[in-house]
Amino acid sequence: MNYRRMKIKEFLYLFGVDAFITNYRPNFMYLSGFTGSTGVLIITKDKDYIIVDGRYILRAKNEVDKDIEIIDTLDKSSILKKSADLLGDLKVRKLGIEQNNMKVGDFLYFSQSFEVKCFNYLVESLRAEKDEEEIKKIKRALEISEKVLKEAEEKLYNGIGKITEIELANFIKNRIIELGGSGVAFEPIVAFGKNTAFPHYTPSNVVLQEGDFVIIDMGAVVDYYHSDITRSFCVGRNPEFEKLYNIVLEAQQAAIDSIKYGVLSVEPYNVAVNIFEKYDLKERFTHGLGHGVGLEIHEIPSLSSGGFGFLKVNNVITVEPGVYIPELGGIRIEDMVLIDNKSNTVLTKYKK
Ligand SMILES: [Mn+2]
Repeated sequence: MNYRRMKIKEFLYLFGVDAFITNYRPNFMYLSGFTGSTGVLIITKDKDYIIVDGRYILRAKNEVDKDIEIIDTLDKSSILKKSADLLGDLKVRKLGIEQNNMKVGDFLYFSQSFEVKCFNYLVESLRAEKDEEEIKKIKRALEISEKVLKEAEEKLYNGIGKITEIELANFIKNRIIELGGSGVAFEPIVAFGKNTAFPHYTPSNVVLQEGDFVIIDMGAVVDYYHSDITRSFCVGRNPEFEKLYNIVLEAQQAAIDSIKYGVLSVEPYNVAVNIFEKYDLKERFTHGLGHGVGLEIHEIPSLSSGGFGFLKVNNVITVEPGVYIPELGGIRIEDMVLIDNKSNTVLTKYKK
């Protein structure tokens, strides 16, 4: 029996629910092995089922755990009906759905025929605690990211007056694929000069200038697992850069030092805020401290003011404090951290 689905079945017993349904790709992938874009996974106390359309029947046969019955439909549009029919045949009365994932239309459809019990972040809370294989994939994705970032950094020093943000972003995307990544974890953020003051910037045709602040935030995907790294650079001399850089680094180190299992996920965020407060920069730290990373680039736990719950062993999270000063620039430093049964290991090796 698949351990992950066993956990879901326990929740079915605990909440008196007959079946759990997910059509959210990262979650059915995690629970069944099926990597196709569309599918419906149904978990009951006994048997489990996956409903896929004609495009994916062979793929499902290759990938899906052998104890899951594959049910096919000819076309995508009949997947929901086929799922509801199956649930009816199985005499399901109470159906567990994913409040945080299911589309309103799907919800309305299922709630016509079944009593619905909403679960919130149920599969995500399992996904937050990575196993050995998952950690290996994340490490491989991070290794590729770090190699590409190194090359991108070198291009900066030869690119003054020449290279644009978009050119560097495209270079990053291409190199990730060339080095064995299956894709980018997200569109790379490459910002030069004052543009670094926008935390989530979109690259433009701006050309790199001597003395510019630079932010590169990027990640690769390997076997569906993501990585995430940010470094800030300065090409040439800029005394303001060094001063701010060291403050962000201090905030990051203090936050990392506070990370261990059993700590509230908001705690490392508060530690970073306190450091920025010391330098009167609290208002300039305008985003969360970090997030879980895995089958998605942003997962729970959220290390932010809105984060809930506790940090746990085998969480893989980012720690990415930043300060942003309009008309001057911004600095962000982001590492990936694995929580272990003592404290944590910083997975990112890139120099800071
Ligand atoms: Mn990040």
